[in-house]
Amino acid sequence: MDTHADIDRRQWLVQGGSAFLGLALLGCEAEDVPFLIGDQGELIPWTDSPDTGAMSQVNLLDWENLDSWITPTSDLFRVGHYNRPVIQESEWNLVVDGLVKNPLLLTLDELRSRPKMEQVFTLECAGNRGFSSFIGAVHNAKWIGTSLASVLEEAGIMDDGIEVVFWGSDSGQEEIRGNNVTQNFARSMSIEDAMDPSVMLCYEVNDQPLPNEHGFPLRLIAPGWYGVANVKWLKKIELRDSRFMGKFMARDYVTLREEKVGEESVWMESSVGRTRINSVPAKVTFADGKYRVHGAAWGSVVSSVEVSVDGGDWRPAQISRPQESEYSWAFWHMDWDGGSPGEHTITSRATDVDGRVQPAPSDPSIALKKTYWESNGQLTRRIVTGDQ
Ligand SMILES: Nc1nc2c(c(=O)[nH]1)N[C@H]1C(S)=C(S)[C@@H](COP(=O)(O)O)O[C@H]1N2
Ligand SMILES: [Mo]
Repeated sequence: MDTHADIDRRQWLVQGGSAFLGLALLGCEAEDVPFLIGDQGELIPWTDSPDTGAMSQVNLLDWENLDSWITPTSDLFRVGHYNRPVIQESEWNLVVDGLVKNPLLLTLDELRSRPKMEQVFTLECAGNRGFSSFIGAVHNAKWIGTSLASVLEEAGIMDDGIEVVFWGSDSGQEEIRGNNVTQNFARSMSIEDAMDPSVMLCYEVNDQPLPNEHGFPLRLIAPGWYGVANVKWLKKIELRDSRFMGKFMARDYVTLREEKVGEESVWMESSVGRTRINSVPAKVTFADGKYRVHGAAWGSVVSSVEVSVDGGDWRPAQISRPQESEYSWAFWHMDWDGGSPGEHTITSRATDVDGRVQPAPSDPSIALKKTYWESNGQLTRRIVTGDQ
């Protein structure tokens, strides 16, 4: 059965986004409100900014300096769990094998000559927002490549294939029940998920070849999935007849959550997968005697965003830049008089078209979660007003 989101997605893919944009624009101002700090006045810094010094390698997004809906390539955060392979295009092929009728060996030129597709996708590390110094592991970039489904169709999946494994070229030492092995980064998907028309084999980001740290020459882009599913430095796609239980499916990036069933506690372990509705207040600016809270929302089809100041009533924010599809982020803003001079808290929450509300930190889905993955709870930031 088609879900609401499936239908939106297909319409969007067929109509190049116009149907979606129409939907997302309902309830928004017709005028695009500029999101540039120069036009918005003075930046009022957060007073709770975490020390991200130890994270400099990751190049986290700096919310207070957010001024572009598309994240420039040099500002993309980067996460790599193993080494960062440097691959020469001339020495590289994509292998498609395992339970397929026609194993493939594709060069980058062959992939580039296939029908091109592009999508703007907000890619967020599943660990983002899991601890206080890690709130900028998210970017919104334009990804360019070709359809995974058409490559899989050409390879011809055999009847006993159930799992598509995506192997990266990077590897590291893993200890598994006393065995020390060298293992490549890998993630997998069911055939149904892998055949989704949005999933792509990507060779460009923001109209330039993939930088090495983002997966040159080829990466998987799985819109709607957390970052870990978007395998970089892709070297092989393998069809298998059993579920894949590699580290990044089944040992790491596993959410442990307590679920109460009557009197009993059930400890649920699940593999990090699709994204959830999310939003953050990005920055506050001051101009013409008023404060403006700016933010972003993503992870699902955003239908509204609200802001609470000092834990008070939720007030609607306006969408300044709608989503281009369910996979990109939206920008929003809310004007505010600054309240009484002094410190204030600012919290945002987004709601998606299916009525899912971004949970409060006290919601059982967040509060009973023991691991830090998939932390889409409402974010509260602090600010001091009255000094302007
Ligand atoms: N081959 C490979 N792909 C990978 C990873 C990795 O360690 N190796 N890390 C994943 C994780 S956890 C994230 S959050 C994203 C980050 O993508 P980026 O570095 O392009 O921002 O890449 C994913 N793809
Ligand atoms: Mo990640």
